[in-house]
Amino acid sequence: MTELSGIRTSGPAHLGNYLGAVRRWAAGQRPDDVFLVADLHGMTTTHSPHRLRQYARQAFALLIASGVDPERAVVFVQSDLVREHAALTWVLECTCTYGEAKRMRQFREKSGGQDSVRLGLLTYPVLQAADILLYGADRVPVGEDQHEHIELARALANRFNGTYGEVFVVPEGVVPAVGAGIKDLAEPTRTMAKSSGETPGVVFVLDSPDLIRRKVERAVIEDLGELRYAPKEQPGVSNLLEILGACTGVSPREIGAGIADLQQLKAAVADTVVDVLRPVRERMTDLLADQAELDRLRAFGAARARDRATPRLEAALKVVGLS
Ligand code: AQP
Repeated sequence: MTELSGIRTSGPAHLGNYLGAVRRWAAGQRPDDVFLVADLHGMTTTHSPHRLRQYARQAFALLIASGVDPERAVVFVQSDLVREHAALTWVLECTCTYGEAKRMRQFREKSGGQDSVRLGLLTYPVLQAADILLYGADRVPVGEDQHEHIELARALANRFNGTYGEVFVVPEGVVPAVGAGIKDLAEPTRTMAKSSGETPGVVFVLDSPDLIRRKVERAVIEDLGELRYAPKEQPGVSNLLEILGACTGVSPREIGAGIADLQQLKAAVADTVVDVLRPVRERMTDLLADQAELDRLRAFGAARARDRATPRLEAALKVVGLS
């Protein structure tokens, strides 16, 4: 069984990425699992080349600092294998129809019907299919919003295998173990997101303890006289309880019962988040300062990824009449 998970470099990684995904990836990793830093996906909209490179290094360092073991799992930066991913994407673009691509809900939402959007916004689900199919992943944990992309990857794998011969494993989307969905501290009805940028509502993994405390102190919460976990009526309070719950392993509802007032809640969240992120930030910072070690780990991960990807890519090129 091979499970594939990835983190996009659409911005610096935040508390939600860590609590909701990366921490669990590290805890559940199996020797065959694949973790990719999806930097090719970081340029479907306007991007800064300098930042794209920086976010990829940071995301790779985050995976390692969080405990993803490069000797066990395959952990790498996608652009270190840009030729492999680009080659298979082209083959799959010639397997996919325009109609299939333009029906993707995320494309319709993100493009807003504008012709001026990057073509990559239309085709990135095909790149995603290539990411999965190159490594023979049979399980891909995805949230509801990514479900149709997995369906596309399945359709392309089946079509390719049926037309040219059995090359690809047909992947299955799996619902990830229930993880915390962390909301923006300043706008607790929306998800905490990398692409929100430098706003007080997003706690980044690399934020200093002081900055984390200030952001939590400024979190928007409801003062309804009764502090309880009720995401619809008290989204701000519930988000803080969700964060505390994710950090401590206790249910948000239970934690809420033990907290006297809003001040105590904010203080507990600030202390806990600072404690949880400290070791990760410190390991990440050390790694980012050690360029040689980071490069060595990247090259090691890329070599393992290439060993995995090359036979399947060559088989695909051969059966379509290339190579
Ligand atoms: N707020 C969140 N709470 C819990 N989990 C989250 N994840 C993302 N945001 C939260 C999980 O982190 C993993 C990597 O995410 P991604 O890079 O694939 O992209 P995303 O889901 O689109 O994440 P962002 O951070 O919100 O970025 P943008 O702004 O680009 O959309 C995934 O497993 C995701 O579920």
